[in-house]
Amino acid sequence: NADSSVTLGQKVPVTTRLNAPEFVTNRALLRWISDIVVLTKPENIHWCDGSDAEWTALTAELVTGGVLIPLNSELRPGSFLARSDPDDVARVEDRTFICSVNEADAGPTNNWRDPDSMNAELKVLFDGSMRGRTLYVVPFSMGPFGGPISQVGIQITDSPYAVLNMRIMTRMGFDALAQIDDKTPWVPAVHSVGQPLVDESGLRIADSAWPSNSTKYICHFPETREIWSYGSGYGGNALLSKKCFALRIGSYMGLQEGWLAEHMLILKLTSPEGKAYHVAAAFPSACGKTNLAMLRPTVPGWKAETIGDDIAWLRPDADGRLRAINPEAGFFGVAPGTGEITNPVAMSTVWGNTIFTNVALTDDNDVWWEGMTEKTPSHLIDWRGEDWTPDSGRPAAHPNSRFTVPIQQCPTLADDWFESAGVPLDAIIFGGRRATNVPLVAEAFSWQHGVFIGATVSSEKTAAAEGTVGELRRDPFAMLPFCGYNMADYWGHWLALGEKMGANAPKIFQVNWFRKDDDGSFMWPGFGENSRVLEWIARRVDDEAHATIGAVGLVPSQGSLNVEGLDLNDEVLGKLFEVNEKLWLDECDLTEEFFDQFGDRLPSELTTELADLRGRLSA
Ligand code: SAT
Ligand code: MN
Repeated sequence: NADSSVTLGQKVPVTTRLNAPEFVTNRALLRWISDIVVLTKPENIHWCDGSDAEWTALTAELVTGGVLIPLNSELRPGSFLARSDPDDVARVEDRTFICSVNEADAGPTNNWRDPDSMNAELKVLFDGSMRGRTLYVVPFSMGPFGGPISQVGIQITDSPYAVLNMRIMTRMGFDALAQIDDKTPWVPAVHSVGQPLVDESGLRIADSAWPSNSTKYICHFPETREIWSYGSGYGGNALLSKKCFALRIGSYMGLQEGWLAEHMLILKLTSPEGKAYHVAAAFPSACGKTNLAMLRPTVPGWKAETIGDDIAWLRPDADGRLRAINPEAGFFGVAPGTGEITNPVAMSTVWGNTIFTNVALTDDNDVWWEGMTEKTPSHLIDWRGEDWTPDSGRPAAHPNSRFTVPIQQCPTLADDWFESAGVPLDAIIFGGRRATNVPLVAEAFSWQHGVFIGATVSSEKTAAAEGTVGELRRDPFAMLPFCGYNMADYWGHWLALGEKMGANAPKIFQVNWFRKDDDGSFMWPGFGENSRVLEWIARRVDDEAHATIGAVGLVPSQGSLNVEGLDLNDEVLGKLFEVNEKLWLDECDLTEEFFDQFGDRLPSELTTELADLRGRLSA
């Protein structure tokens, strides 16, 4: 019974109702929190209201405790630096599990564990894991409150660092909590860093600035929509709204309910004539997704505005158009490589109110990372807290160091971000980092062909030698680590939604900014010049730009891609679109091997598309 009193930890008697705010009456919610309290045995409970006062108090507490370093308030107001444990710096894919009832439902690309046995294991780990700590109840909304595509969740965590990041990354607090009534489904997510402050006999254990545990588990139970995360304080492992909910659990919810949870940025383009286009784009990591989301077009008259940089939830509306929201409220971006030249918009976004994790500290208490400025400072404190000079022979910032910043500080934020119905998508783009084969841009012949393109997204692991395809890291739909169920069923779901939308479905395109010439240099300038490709895509949406049928898709006809003013001769332009039949047929063999692992779950449409591609290449 949720209203009966429970005992917190070993000593603190707790009032009934677990310190819950008055307006919380949902018994299932109170029961769940009571169960977690009994299991994890925290010393206090704090319900996060999401207020400025709460932010101020919590950051002050963490500064006192040495968890956060306040940055120079003139250079970087309201901002802090956190340094993680050196062993807790990234997502842990080998410790990430999909615990579906049937192993086949997790599919060959996920780590699977039986839900009962995983539950039993987790109960042991979480037993007393919050002793001596505060348990935070973090209610959050993914997307605008009450929107038709939005969802709510509650994260329980013993990490105040996670609380602060959740407040930036989501719409967090009592307004989100108030969304939950007896009829509203919500996703329960439990997180513990796995480092109690008091042992079983009540003795205090020394704390650390970045508590964590060498044992880590990131577990998803798609059928019950639960998330359990243990042992890590790092972003993707600890901010459970993000990859765990918005992608892994979300993708499975989408399968059940007829929508899509995707690893995509959302961009609004406005033509010189004032017409708006909305595009969503999926790229594997390290392909410049955040840069594209904050693109500054070089094509005269075109405007680009940001709606999201990482996650998109897509749902057909009553008119059959695919609508998209960014369910997040902040950016959790990679710092290194972000600078005035590569991404000036991101640089102005992080002017203040930002939590930096694992970047370097300058002598005047500001942040620095590789690629931020042309000139490297002569002295820094590196991400581990050690003195650093340019000849230290190691990076000053961790390569996966991050900034967490409210999206509303982004100078190119589109008003549409606030739109609870989402934006109607005109185009979906898939991209990878390919030195060979994949043309600068190609339009899919059909939705089904587009799904095939998405399913075959890959990046080259090794620089391809001339005349070979480099070793491919497959990352279908950029969702390989994030799809909460069998990837073949996921492709089937995409196919079914396309069928349902028919002529209303957005057009699908493939892009590749990374093609190299024989000397190994990039042939396409990239960055702001990518707006030329986006312009062509927008013109294709309106059936204005001319396209030519190629073996791998519809490519720009002579003169239809705007390359005016670019230092790009016809030979290079030709090479950007070159399709070498032999190399492509080799790649088809690799695709067949890749598809084979899905056995008879593979939709037959993809087999058909592969056969058609081989046919076009051999013609
Ligand atoms: O997974 S995180 O959200 O921590 C960052 C990423 O890998 O995209
Ligand atoms: Mn991502």
